[in-house]
Amino acid sequence: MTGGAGFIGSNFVHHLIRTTDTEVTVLDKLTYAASRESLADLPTDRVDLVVGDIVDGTLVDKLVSEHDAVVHFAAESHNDNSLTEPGPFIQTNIVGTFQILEACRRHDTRLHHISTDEVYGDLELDDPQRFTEATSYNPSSPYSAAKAGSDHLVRAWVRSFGVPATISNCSNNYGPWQHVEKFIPRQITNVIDGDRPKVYGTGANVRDWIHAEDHSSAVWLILQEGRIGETYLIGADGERNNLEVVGRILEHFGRGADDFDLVTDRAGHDLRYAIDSTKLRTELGWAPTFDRFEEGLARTIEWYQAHEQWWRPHKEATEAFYAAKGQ
Ligand code: NAD
Ligand code: TDX
Repeated sequence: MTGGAGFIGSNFVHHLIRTTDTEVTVLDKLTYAASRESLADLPTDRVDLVVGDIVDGTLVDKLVSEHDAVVHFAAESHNDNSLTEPGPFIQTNIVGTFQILEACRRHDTRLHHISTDEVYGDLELDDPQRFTEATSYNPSSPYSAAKAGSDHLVRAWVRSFGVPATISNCSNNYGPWQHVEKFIPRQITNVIDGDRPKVYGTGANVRDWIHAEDHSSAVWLILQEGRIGETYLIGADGERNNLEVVGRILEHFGRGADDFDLVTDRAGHDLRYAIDSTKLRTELGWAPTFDRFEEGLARTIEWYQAHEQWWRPHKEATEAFYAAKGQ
């Protein structure tokens, strides 16, 4: 797999080790977003970390030739970074995916490509429709456009070259090992530090939250039982606006409901994402275990309280990045 030292990838490795007897090789460049510690304490006879770049076609070819299947998580993942420096998003998300596809083509290797609901653009707050596998692509940011490009490459390699691939597009993940640049960990750690949460714009933007553990179980199921060439949307009916999420975090810590700041909005900020995961649920029988977002959020807050040594080294630089943009 690629990107296994990042947030969702490391949750997936833990899920595999706990629930299967699979052996896994993680190919990861160990960018600022990665953490070796997220993979610590796992059995070394089952988890192997190779530090390298998915853009390196020679390395990718060698590793793919030695494995039964590839699950491709590696990406530049943060929208705010893509608005200040889009170049790495093109390289990793598009060129890197191209290298993975070429290697899978040469070795006829099963591939599962991890993508996002952001490829569909955004919805109005009162739109009764949610995203489905049939929704047209309409990405807004350099990040989501690069992910959309990677999805298109995968479909082309399936159709033109017969690469045995599936795709999943998942909604916003939360849970342990998420970098403090992202919304939920940033606000939890701000409150732990006695600072105020920072909400972009009016806070009315809606995200459809799913626990990373539930994303992992869906990916493993699709890898085992998904139909080649198909796309599956993954979501847990977790729509909340950003004010609701910050309100829950403040409440958990006994802080006042108004104890947050509204700050400069994100350029091109998507208003609402919402996933209809009927296909995954009916065709493959998947269901989330964290079916109440507030319960999963409480467990996540407790994880950040207990793992300050994991996130503390990244907090100061992350806040300096935001402060320079008035966020
Ligand atoms: P992350 O930023 O936490 O982790 C990304 C990992 O990829 C890091 O370990 C990083 O070192 C690695 N990586 C980056 N560039 C690389 C390269 N060129 N070669 C090798 N490794 C490289 O990201 P995440 O939030 O865990 O997201 C993982 C995947 O899930 C991405 O494909 C993302 O688009 C997708 N996704 C994320 C979410 C979400 O809410 N975070 C939702 C849906 C889909
Ligand atoms: O400090 C903040 N304040 C704030 O209001 C931050 C960091 C974010 N926000 C808002 C922006 C979004 O409306 O919170 C919402 C969530 O923001 P992010 O955590 O940056 O996630 P988002 O941009 O929605 O993208 C995430 O979900 C889809 C992941 O980062 C992507 O990788 C994934 O594809």
